Amino acid sequence: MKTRTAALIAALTIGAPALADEYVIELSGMNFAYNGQNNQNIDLTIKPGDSVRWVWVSGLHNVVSGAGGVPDGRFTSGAPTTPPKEFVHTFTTADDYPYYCQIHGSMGMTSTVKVRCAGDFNGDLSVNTLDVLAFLNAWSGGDPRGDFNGDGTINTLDVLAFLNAWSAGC
Ligand SMILES: [Cu+2]
Repeated sequence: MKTRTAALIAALTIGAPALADEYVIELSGMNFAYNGQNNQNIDLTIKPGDSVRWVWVSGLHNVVSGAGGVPDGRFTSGAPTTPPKEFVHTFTTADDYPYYCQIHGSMGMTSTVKVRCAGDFNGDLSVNTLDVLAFLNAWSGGDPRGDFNGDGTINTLDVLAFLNAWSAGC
């Protein structure tokens, strides 16, 4: 019994550190483009520590954080420019990060990067018991998101992986 408890505690506390990822968004025409999606249709949720690399493909553009054409000062690529140009920003804090192009923002060239911690299963920017309920619902319902550790199988290892991420907080 004691050994089993120790093993469980070890499983809960030994978590592989999350590796940082980089996501590439292209600027072309009057679009921010990612994974076949454009502008406000881009569905991109990343984790703290991940980066986004904006790559100019065609046209005169820039990347400015903010909404409604009002910069919020969180990041900027500088003045509008044509290719070749790249701009990388690393996101360290969970939040929504809207951004726009100063030339084409009023014509719809705007988007948002969502940054969420792994334990924030329902994505509401808070890690609390609602996330446990949401995860267990997905897990018991066979929702693909129940495969929390991404090994292709929904089993108790996913519960341990989720609780590990959840207890790490945000
Ligand atoms: Cu533009």
